Amino acid sequence: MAQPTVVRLPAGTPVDEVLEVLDRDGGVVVTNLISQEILDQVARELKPHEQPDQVWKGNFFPEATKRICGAFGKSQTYAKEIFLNPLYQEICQRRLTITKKSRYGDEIRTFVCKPIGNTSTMFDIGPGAEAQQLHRDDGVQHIEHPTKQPTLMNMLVAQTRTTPENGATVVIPGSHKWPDLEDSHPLPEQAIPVCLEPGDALIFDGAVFHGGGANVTKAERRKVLGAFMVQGNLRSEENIFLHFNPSVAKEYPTEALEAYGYKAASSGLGWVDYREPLDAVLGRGKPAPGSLDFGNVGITV
Ligand SMILES: O=C(O)CCC(=O)C(=O)O
Ligand SMILES: [Fe+2]
Repeated sequence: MAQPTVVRLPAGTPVDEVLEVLDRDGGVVVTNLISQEILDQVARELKPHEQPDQVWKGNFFPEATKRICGAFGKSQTYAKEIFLNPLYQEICQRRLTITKKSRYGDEIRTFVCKPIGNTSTMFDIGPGAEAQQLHRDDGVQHIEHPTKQPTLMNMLVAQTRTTPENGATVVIPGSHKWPDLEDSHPLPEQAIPVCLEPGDALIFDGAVFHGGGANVTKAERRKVLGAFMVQGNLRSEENIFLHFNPSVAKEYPTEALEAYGYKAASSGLGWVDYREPLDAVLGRGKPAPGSLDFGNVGITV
């Protein structure tokens, strides 16, 4: 049987063709999606936010890896040209939008819910980093598998070349259709490194098993720009963090903040800068410099 691969399609391929591959395999590469000029501009805008080299203390990211979280708010070029890339947004609108009929007295109304941003992170894998554990990003949202439609849609745009040696993202094609837990144990030998040239994009369903690869080079850093969207119903009804922002919240007791949403779930859901929000924005709890003490995340049961 032919070795599974991640299909590569050139930018400009009709969206229906891209979706056909994405639905079937759970992931697809679109080559030459973003120009070098845009990559350079994003790099300039993100540069002031680079983390110093440090030892990562949590258990989700291997040591020698670094990130810039909240790239959407740190680089307007990233927001406009990467996150809002027309092909990526069209895919998200078509696969993540929820249309649902709902009884409203005598009427039946049709409600339409568009996807929203999930995260925006630049992932930097340095020399000596081990491979990340294979995982499903939608595990953070406690999604059951197989799903009827994707819950998350992810895009990783190569800022540098990505190779099997420098930590190219690995994916298991078809694994978005696997059921949960014991029937779907992802094995490293099933995972395929996705080699990208700068500006190429890997677009994948958040149910696909994947992970950052190991970087066995001496001096190459591997950087990808992540744009992630989620079904729009996965949020509170009231936009609580706008009316109850950190400047107001700091006057409240910790228990009230935890109950209202200022605490991440053990899966990590609700983090800010990969940190517990109470630590990151209010300076409460134990300090975890530069990173979330994701010690709780993905507790093994
Ligand atoms: O760095 C990568 O290639 C992937 C990172 C990733 O999958 C994650 O952090 O969820
Ligand atoms: Fe991931």
